[in-house]
Amino acid sequence: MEKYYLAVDIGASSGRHILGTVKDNKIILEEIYRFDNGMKQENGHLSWDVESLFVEIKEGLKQCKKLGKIPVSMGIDTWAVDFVLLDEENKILGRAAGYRDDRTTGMDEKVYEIISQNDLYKRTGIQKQIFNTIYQLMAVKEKEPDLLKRAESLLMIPDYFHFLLTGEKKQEYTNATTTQLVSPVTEDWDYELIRMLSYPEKLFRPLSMPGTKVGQFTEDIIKDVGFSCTVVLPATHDTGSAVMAVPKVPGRKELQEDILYISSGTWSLMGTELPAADCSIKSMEANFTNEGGYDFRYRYLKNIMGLWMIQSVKKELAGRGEIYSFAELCELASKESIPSLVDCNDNCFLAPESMINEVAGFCQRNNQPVPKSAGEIAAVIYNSLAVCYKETAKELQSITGKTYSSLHVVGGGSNAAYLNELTAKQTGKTVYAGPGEATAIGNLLAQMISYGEFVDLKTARESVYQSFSVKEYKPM
Ligand code: LFR
Repeated sequence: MEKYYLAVDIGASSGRHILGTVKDNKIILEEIYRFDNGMKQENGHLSWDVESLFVEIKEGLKQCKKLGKIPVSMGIDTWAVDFVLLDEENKILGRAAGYRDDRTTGMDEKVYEIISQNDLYKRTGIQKQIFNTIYQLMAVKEKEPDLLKRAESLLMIPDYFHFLLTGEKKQEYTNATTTQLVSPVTEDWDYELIRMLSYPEKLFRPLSMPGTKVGQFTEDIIKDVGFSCTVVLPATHDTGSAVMAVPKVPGRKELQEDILYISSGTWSLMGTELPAADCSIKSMEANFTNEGGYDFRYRYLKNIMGLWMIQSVKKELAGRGEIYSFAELCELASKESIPSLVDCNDNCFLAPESMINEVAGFCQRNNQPVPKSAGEIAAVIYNSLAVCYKETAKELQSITGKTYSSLHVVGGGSNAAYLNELTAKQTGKTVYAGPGEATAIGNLLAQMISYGEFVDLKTARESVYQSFSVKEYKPM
């Protein structure tokens, strides 16, 4: 009898249910359900439609039943930093705000009135992103204080879905670190910091590690989806899951700590793994983060605007009746020779009304040729990303004192062949591209290790290499 595990992986633009099994030490995946996602404008604010997302989660579960493939366990991962506040009846207070919403404008200053930016970094090791939970909570405290007063619990988005499935409230560690309220020293909530900020302490309960059993489906869910299942925590932060699935290439001498990765999706998360957080000022100035990972390994990385830029352009073009696939945009871009570059980390690309105009405007402001056609716009974006990867690799080498010879690109963006070629060329490193479904695979690995399918993460990563196609791009 096959033993199935189910990963529900929800990204900013789509979600999927993926069943995984292990056979002869190899992981076999089956995608059984897929749905769209995106932040929606709600009364002038960007929010997530968590109700619809939960309907989709249950639809995918029903699909397991239909196929007769009932998982022994399941777990959900999503993007980070966003949360819901629940009242005493477990109803959402306000809305599930999306991290691209501008409610956090100026909230950094409010936080720094209480704790300086340097001290905050020293305590948490988390890079400044204006959308971090710490700033979002400040926005609630400043603008909707009543909500914070009435809040009985705070659950990050995946924790909330796990609660809806089981009735159990767990706060998962890897995603909790993205709040910028967790200490990399105690690996627990930084209660002193929380008190300084006057955030209600009761919202921050004991943290749970990936692999922890959350509970069984509630009676209502069983009735609805037709079976029961144990919910097991993956690294609920999607990047945490994706980096778990960075394959271990057999025979390669380096330790996993000696390799670079890019988790490539809506964001490009580029970095390495560290056994302990680097909370130095040098690291802060380079804007690197220390996100908590599986087994308390640290993802030392930088957020780069990533394929969000291409996703936005693709959507905008489609709105004008110009329909292209990502592969087509890559292909068109590869034929262009426009030399213009933009700074992918400029905040103007975070939530622009028109990404096309924003890219063009950046080029114009910087006296560079302005891209006009779809191919030119895509070329500027892909080339700029590759240059940004080169610079980030250099910064990392200077901070860690290591020289990295290879670079793993995992996640959906690893399918962008043209970008992989540019990345190999710019960084001068061998690029190993794949697996594309790294996030779902990492989610499954946490469950599989918990059920004894693999003894540890290293063995699981070796199996990832054996199980999925990894394409090599040599620098030219
Ligand atoms: C990627 C990701 C990043 C996080 C950003 C916002 O999907 O989770 O790691 O910085 O989304 O949550």
